[in-house]
Amino acid sequence: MSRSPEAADEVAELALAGDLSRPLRLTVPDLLAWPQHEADVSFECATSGIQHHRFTGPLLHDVLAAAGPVFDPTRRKDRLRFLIAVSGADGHHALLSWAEIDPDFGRAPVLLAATVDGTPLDRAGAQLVLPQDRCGARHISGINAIRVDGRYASWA
Ligand SMILES: Nc1nc2c(c(=O)[nH]1)N[C@H]1C(S)=C(S)[C@@H](COP(=O)(O)O)O[C@H]1N2
Ligand SMILES: [Mo]
Repeated sequence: MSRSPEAADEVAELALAGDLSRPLRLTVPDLLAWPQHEADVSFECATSGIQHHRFTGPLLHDVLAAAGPVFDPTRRKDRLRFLIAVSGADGHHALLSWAEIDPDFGRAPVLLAATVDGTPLDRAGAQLVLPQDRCGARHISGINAIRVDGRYASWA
């Protein structure tokens, strides 16, 4: 069934791009296809103080792995040069390293949240959740792009 342009405008989409063998576009409902995790998070904002939220969604690692980052998965050292750039629709962005979320390295349980405090993020867009962060600044809301980059170190 095709959606009207008006209906499509109401559903935020995020692009997985960069050094991926299967780049794709995902809506927030698409994120429900992966195993769902829950995180009760407290973080401090420099301007608005302590915030508490409950998020649910897939692990960022699971979603990006499905998009096929172009490293050799059997060689652990091959992953260490990959960066993950996460962008909000308002231009706020942050970089993570692949190793930070890799189960063989930092194992940070970073989520790509599909709900916050029980409310679906279908229209607002997915939100990055870093339960380990004391500060709220990397909890990027309204994600519209995630770019995986394995070429950063190629000039060194
Ligand atoms: N897209 C986007 N996400 C963002 C920001 C932003 O400016 N744009 N600010 C960050 C900062 S500094 C904080 S502290 C938290 C605030 O989350 P809250 O609105 O739930 O309190 O969102 C983060 N996510
Ligand atoms: Mo903040």
